[in-house]
Amino acid sequence: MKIIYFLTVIISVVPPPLFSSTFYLDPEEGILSNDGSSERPWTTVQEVLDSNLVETYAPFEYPYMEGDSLTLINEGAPVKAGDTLICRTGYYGSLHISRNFNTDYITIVAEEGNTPVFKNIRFTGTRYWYLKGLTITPSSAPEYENTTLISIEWHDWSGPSTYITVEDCYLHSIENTFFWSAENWDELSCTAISSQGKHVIIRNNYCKNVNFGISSSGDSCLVEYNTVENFAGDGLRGLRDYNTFQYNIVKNSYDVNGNHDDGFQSWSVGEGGVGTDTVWGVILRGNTIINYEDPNQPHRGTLQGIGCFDGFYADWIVENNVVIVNHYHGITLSGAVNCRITNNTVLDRDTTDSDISPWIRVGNHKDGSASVGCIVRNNIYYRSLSIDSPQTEDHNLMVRNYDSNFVDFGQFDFRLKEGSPAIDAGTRNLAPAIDIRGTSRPQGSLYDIGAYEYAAEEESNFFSPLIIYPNPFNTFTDITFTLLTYGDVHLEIYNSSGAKIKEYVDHSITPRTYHYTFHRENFGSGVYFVYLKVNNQVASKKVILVK
Ligand SMILES: [Ca+2]
Ligand SMILES: [Ca+2]
Ligand SMILES: [Ca+2]
Ligand SMILES: [Ca+2]
Repeated sequence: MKIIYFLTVIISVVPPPLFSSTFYLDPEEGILSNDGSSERPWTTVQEVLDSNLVETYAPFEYPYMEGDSLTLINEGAPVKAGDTLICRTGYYGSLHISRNFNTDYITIVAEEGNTPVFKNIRFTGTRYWYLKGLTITPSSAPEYENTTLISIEWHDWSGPSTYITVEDCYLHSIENTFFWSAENWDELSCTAISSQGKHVIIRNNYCKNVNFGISSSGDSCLVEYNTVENFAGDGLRGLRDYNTFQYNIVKNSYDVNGNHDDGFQSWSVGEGGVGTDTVWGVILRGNTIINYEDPNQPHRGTLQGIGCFDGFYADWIVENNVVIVNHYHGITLSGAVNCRITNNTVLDRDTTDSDISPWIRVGNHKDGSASVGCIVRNNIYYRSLSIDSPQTEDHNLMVRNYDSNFVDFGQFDFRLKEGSPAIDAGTRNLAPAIDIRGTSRPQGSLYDIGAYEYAAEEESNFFSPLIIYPNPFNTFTDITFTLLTYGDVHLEIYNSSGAKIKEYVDHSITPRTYHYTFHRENFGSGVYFVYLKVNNQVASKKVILVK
């Protein structure tokens, strides 16, 4: 199936400087001695870098440490800070960006409708690079290799990597693992994104059939709106301070080796080893973690939800997450100080073995020190609240009957159903201002318990009405809707003779507001029809292009 990542997330990118330039790359038709124009494109990103076509800064001496002085290299080269390299369809091989410190982002982006494929991308000693819309997989390489698909390194010789953004990329080991044995999975699955960088943004990427999903072991990073689907290791890892993981989907764990799989995992590392320091200020917000979608999934694993066993963890916020696992650890913090666990929904994936079911737990540190000052509030939980030492704990609700509480548990629609005792039973005190799908709290007069705030007028629609603005339009128009639950989105545009001219497909994305942009391209003036299908609900709307 053709998957087009064309999603413009609500948080838009800072516009490039006024005089920025655009260059084109085409590994099949390009020539390095060209000028990089649309008509005369260059070859691959690596060859452009290696041919000194990028003006940038490099370390003056090595090893390069953060803050050491830099020197301008390739002065007068055509590509400068703020510029964009547009990549056309083709195979780009491995890309290693090293010792390139820009003063503003240089963007490497897929041309619309094109699929540039990289084997892997590695950053060592870099600043201000932006990857957008790329496909990263070794499955197109002449020889398959298990590799980290994107590696952002804090390198002890070339220097640190900071201000790297990876957005709208498609990362996978292979497209289809149907024929993979457990041994194949163990040997061949690639880790998707491993980052040691600071100020790294990892947004709206689709990581499929991977070993570990997305790991951040640098400070002050943002990991949001990503999907990690089918993974052998841990879905997400956050090992350093002030990282935010929000609105990600992690689903389908594979049991193919000795790893204990976690939807999200963290631990501290101090001078005495694991568990002897503190991880500060992590935010886990609005993530959906699902042990497995298909009960017949091959190599089905047992997933721990949010598993944090080696604190301390201080000043964490864990809110609006949905955790559906068949394990004891739904949300567990062992060694927590001033952490807040509010408005999460934690449920047992398989209630036929109800003895194996998830709790919310704030436990002592493994060294026996007590957790202090934590708040556990407004949560739905299946098994128990398990608190080792006195913490603040109120307005939580045990839920065992899914049919009477959720719209459709079987379809992963965890919205509250009319009549659920969770509705209006929470407290406003520290409740998040919005729920997992962006609906403001409270709906009705009172706050609900769990990740979803019940909205009576929604009934069981999967999405809100389509808004197309402007309409009529001349250059482009914005198609907006709010996905009200977890779902597969198909957006199609037809011309007046019924031919499909555009298709956007996003699988199993998280509830929130989405914007798609319809550009006029070479289409003629006239009437077009926009169809939106989510799960089995369809809506359509007319849009007029006037040239
Ligand atoms: Ca596993
Ligand atoms: Ca783990
Ligand atoms: Ca169970
Ligand atoms: Ca309410």
